[in-house]
Amino acid sequence: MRIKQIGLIVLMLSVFNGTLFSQDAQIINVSNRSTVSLNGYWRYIVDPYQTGFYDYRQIQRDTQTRPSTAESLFLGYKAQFPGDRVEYDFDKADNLLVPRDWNSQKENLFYYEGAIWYYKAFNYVPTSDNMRQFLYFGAVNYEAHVYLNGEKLGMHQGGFTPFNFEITGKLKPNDNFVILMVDNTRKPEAVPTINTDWWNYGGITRDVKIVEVAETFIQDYFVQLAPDNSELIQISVRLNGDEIAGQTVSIDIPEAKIKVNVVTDENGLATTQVRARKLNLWHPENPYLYDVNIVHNDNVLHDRIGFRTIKTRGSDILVNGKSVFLRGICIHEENGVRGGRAYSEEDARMLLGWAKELGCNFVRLAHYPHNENMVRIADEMGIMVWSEVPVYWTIHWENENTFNNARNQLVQMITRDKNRASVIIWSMANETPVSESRTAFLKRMIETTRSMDQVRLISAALERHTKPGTDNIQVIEDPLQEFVDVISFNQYIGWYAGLPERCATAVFEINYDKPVIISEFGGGALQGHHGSKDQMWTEEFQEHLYDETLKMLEKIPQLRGITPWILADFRSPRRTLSDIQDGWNRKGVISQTGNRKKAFYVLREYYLTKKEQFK
Ligand code: GCB
Repeated sequence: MRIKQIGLIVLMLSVFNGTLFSQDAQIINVSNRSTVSLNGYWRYIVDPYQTGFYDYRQIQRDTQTRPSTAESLFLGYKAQFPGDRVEYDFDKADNLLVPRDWNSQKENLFYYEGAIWYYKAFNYVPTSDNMRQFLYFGAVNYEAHVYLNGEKLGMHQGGFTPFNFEITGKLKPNDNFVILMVDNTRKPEAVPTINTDWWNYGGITRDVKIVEVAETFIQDYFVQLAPDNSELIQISVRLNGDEIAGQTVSIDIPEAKIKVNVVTDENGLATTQVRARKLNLWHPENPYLYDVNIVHNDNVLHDRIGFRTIKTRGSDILVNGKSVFLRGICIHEENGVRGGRAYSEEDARMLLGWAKELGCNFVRLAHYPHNENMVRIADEMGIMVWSEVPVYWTIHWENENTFNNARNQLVQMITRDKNRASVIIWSMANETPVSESRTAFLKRMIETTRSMDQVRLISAALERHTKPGTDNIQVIEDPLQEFVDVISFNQYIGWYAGLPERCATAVFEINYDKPVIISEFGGGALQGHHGSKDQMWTEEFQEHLYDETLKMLEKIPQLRGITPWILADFRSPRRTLSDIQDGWNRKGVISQTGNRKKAFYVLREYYLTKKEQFK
């Protein structure tokens, strides 16, 4: 039965991708494939009125049979004769670096929200004959229309997940060009919607690559321990190509002395499970990764995979059968020291290194899927991960397009990261307002998640309220609690609700025998600003708030983890207080320049104690 369900995993992916959006079925583990990087300088043209995309009657130019060469920027057209009017020229345009957001690269794009055209010319020599090529983007925020040599490949919505298009047969040895219109305009029906508490960094923010694969290739696979059995590895593999049926694929884990052959069905899918004895299990204290080779014909796709089980029992979270306390911190994908979206391996190592220094074994990657390098490095460093989609605050619960968009982002996140030992929780949403349509929406998201991944836990950051008629009894009035594995909620008693003293009298009433994670708490402090513990925005106030909050939370019997808000100060246009915020959310325990605040040390102490308690 279980094996059949695993089989469904990969099958569903291609259905979602194929029907809802125009990109091709997602290819995983791109970093271990043969690729040609298209990173580096790209020419760009700012187009706030989208003149290159719509004509003066607002007709989308790329749907016209003869789009104007003078204005259709996606054609990358060059004047052919003196009287040939062309109102743009990429060769004369300025450059932006890819991957990176545009806001932190050019002063005049700092606040820009709108369309920018990207252009990159390149030559291409295939590594060998009979290869297929895909154009892959790690992420583009928010909407991307992609063209190769003047021809539209497709479009993608959602700023934090990968997508790819097949371009086999479309490349020439010389003078290829890729053009993108990237539009980061906030829209009410989008995911996220118009209102967030983070910077809407625009641009091609992650890697761009040409992925080279064999005519029939391993598109996707799942190699993970069964949730209940640390001696059973579940495997599924999906081939893509003309000859996908009856193919032998072998899965080789040399160090574990495992080598199995599977044969694909007519859909190119193969599933099996293998006994594995005495595996060196992945754990934050022992982040052991096995070399795994998946082989089809002569093509070897390599990965490094950790094996661990994750499940709940009552209010316990069990990793490899042992109860853990999640010593966490929330992280935004931003490098404040340099400025802008985090994108590089160094960025990931800096952020996760800070978390390690704090004593963390867990991070909440807020509020959207972070770069793949984050979860891969978390695998290596032994940090468990909560990964989330940007279903944030009040999105359009009744709009089916909004749902499809959210689900598409969820599917792309799970598809990309389902082989990472570090990832233990998929989060469906953050602080969403309870209503029938909201709950129906999130239940469908949960169903999708369970159909794709039966080995991880599901949660969502909910809200707490003071129980009506009481002074300080705190309750979670949310029917979603029934459907998640872990009850998580954000709470700001002492910051948005009263002063830190209020923590002393708070009592949490949680009526489920499930683990509880406090997915956010905190308060703002400007690093270097000192005063009494009663003075807002000082490090002492924040330190005091942390002291009081931790004492309060310790009284929750089901408490199995916390992820305070937040590791480092981050940019937010909502934060306008001069001389204190200046456009930064100051709830970091580290400043954007990398300096630790007093609260950092309070948390570190607490984590030392928790580590001892849960030895
Ligand atoms: C929250 C949100 C988070 C905000 C934070 C704050 O509850 O989930 O995105 O940044 O509060 O600082 O207000």
